[in-house]
Amino acid sequence: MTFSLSPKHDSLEDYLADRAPNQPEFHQAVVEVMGDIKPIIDQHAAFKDANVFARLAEPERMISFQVPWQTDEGTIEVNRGYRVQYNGAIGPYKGGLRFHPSVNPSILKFLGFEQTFKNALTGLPMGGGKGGSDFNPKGRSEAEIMRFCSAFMQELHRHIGPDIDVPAGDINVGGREIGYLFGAYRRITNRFQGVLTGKGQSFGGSAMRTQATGFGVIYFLNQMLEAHDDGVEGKRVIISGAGNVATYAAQKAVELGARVITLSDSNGTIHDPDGLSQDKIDWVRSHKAQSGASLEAYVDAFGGTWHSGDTPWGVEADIALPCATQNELDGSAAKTLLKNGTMAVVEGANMPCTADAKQALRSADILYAPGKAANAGGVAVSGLEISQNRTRRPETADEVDEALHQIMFDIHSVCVEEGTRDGAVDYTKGANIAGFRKVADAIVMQGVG
Ligand code: NDP
Ligand code: 2IT
Repeated sequence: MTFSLSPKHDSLEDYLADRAPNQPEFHQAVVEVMGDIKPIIDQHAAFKDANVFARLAEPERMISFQVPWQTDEGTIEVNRGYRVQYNGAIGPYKGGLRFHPSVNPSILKFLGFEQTFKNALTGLPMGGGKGGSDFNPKGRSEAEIMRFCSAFMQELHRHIGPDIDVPAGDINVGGREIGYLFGAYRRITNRFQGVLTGKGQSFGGSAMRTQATGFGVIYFLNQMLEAHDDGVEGKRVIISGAGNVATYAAQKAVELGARVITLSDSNGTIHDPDGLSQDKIDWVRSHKAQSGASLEAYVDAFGGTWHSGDTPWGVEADIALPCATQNELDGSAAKTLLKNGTMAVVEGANMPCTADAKQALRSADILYAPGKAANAGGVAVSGLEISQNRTRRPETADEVDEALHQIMFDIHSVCVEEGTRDGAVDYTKGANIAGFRKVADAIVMQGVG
């Protein structure tokens, strides 16, 4: 039997192995989404005729470049930089930059693919993109990070622009790096324009971009719980990661009365049964801002226990929020969560669940939200930053927070609308279908050259 969307291939896996060999993360993301959208493609001749499937199963453009930069000792290092302009049907490419030694074409293509659907869900006119470098900032000085950002922009500036592609941050790229990247862009081009988001507020940044992803995760979680006449107050929450998404999700959850009992980093997990407080979260942020600092020092500062090399998923809780990285929660961790009676799993990170874990969580009788819906608050506020840069009229934090609430509410509603089956909501299906419909319609309407 041949795979109906490609007569030359027996299955989607064969198709991807042929078109994108050795890219497991990319295959994982495409296979998941295709499972939900294939019936929609089958029902719409226009989607089939326009070969929408093949056009979404690879990026429109993928740029790879050399980044030579100078260390403090004066030696020259060479890293690889990338920008994946995944799909621009509904707006300029938009998505973060990641600096991490694991960065490769498979990871950036999966992130660009996911971003395309996520951005469509925000309701704002943004296509999907992603980029970054295999540069490892751990152990590097501030001056080295600045020189690396500058060297990276020496090439990236040719490919971006407010109407072309607007990058932002992701793992290891926060406000500091966006500042250096923006400065380099301005020096190279002599243009002050909204070409990056996540900027400092004094040069066009949105009042709430730093908080937006983590806060948005909790607003989404709240919507899911409210649909069951419940809320986050009093719930025990386990969170992975100790970066931007994790700490702002923790902050909002604590503010709403939840007890957050774990955070983690690439070294291990802290378990603090008393729960995090604003002071403890502030300490984590300033501690992790030091290059290469391990979370282990938390235990000396505040007590609790340190679990070297472990993830948080073995700690009993009501709610689990994976907020670190892809494939950080596997099938056996998903089983443990279900055995421990976890009622909700909400993804702050992009594709944090392996395919096995995802399958287990989707088929269980719990609330489970995919990253492309739950973590869309970050890119949504990036979209508001783009508008603010166009009009040159800053919005207040309250205005942005209100807009973020509304966007997360709307994403939740559309997931419910498209994902309800036998009275239960499959948020993954809802998000995949709603994001796909919007992008696919735009692809069809724009024809081909
Ligand atoms: P940060 O760099 O601020 O934090 C990342 C955290 O995850 C750190 O605690 C880091 O630990 C940990 N981590 C990173 N890689 C690994 C790994 N391979 N194994 C274990 N832990 C790891 O990144 P963000 O908080 O911005 O991003 C976290 C996730 O959220 C990513 O999946 C990102 O794509 C996603 N996301 C981010 C958005 C944003 O606005 N920033 C928006 C939407 C999604 P350590 O410090 O030890 O390296
Ligand atoms: O994964 C993501 O949505 C991001 N890293 C944020 C992208 C953005 O352009 O704000």
